[in-house]
Amino acid sequence: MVGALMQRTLIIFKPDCMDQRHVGNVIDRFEQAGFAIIGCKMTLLTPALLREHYAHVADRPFYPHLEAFMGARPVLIMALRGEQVVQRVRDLLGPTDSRKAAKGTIRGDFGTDVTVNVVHASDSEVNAAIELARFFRPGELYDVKS
Ligand code: 3AN
Repeated sequence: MVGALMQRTLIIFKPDCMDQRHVGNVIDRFEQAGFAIIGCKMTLLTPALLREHYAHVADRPFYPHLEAFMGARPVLIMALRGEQVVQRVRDLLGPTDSRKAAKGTIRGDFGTDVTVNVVHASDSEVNAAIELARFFRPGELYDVKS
């Protein structure tokens, strides 16, 4: 499409999403929205990696709880590509606090609270590029055209 803003974004299926087996449902919502999976891996997030990923909140009182939660089990990490995918995925998720998320959003349907909130997604195109580089080597992303 002429003028379409194609972007990439970084998704983490958080431990609650993995444990409760909502991964397939969440991927289905992303695919129904027209986004393409261009990278995927499973990994156990180390304290060092989490401290880097959450550097903007690492000095907040809730950080130890967040680190313990995110490192509790291996998680799936995914790269998505699509038109305006950064903001459109954030819209599909709903707000950070699942208790404030509308029904029909991913967090509104499956989330518990502000920490246990199903999925992480990059919040800007700049941060998406940083986060994709944090979790994927260039050769691990496959920029399909569809
Ligand atoms: P988001 O991931 O929705 O962009 P951020 O970047 O404000 O949200 O916060 C990073 C993560 O820190 C959130 N995903 C959430 O898990 C956790 N978090 C943010 N604010 C709080 C809070 N007040 N109490 C507990 N955890 C929080």
